[in-house]
Amino acid sequence: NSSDAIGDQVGYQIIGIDAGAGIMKATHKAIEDYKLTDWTLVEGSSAAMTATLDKAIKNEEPIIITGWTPHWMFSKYDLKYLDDPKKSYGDAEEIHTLARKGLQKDDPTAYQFLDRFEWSSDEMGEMMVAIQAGTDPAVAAKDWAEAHADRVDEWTKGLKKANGNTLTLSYVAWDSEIASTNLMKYILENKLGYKVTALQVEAGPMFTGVANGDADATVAAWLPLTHADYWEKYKDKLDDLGPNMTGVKVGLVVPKYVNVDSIEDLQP
Ligand code: PBE
Repeated sequence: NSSDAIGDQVGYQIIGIDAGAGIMKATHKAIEDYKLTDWTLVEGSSAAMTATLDKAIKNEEPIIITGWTPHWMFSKYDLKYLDDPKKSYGDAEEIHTLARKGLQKDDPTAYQFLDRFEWSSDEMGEMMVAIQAGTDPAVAAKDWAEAHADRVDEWTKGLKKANGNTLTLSYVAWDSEIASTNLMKYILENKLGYKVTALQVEAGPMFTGVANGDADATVAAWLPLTHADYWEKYKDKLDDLGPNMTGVKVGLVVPKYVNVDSIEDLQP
């Protein structure tokens, strides 16, 4: 049957990313939900996963990865999500902006700017593709802000400029979050007069940092499902500023040439 075929072809391996990512927890759940007892989820990083994907596609070999949208890989390759009838990966996901309790009072300008920030997956996609093509993330942020001055104006209009105030944003080196965090840093520094530290950490510390005040905010919280456990643990110490993007998605992804359509097809 097809699962033997695909399982044998990929060594019963799903190529994952960093252990703290929500998509890894969701994938362990999918392995249980669909009784994929023979399968292993391989830990690595966002960068290692896309390198492995690139190699497989160049060799026209089958591969199964943990994937998400927005991501440049969907522009570069012909990929498809595997159907998830048991909804192990949830449904409608959003990316939220979270601030430390107290930021609103301490720094109303930064808080309001972060609260206003909301963009589309196409807008983020433009920036991600540029970074993937080799543009430094800080330069990609500047280019994006200049090409979309109207959007930047909407987010910054009427805000009182800071005078070199410092602000720390925590994030994880996921391609989507590298884009959003660099854009926030660029606008805060160049339009609003801040000095911003983009603090790259693992997923757990991204949340604990904001909860304990080591960071002021993050624009990288995927809710309601992907980061549900972190949110539950720290929600009393966090201020949810709502979504900065809606209609995002996580799941298992394969090149279109792989002859599997549903996670159910991986069952023994
Ligand atoms: N991601 C990208 C993250 C959130 C952003 C889907 C890889 C995760 O799984 O935690």
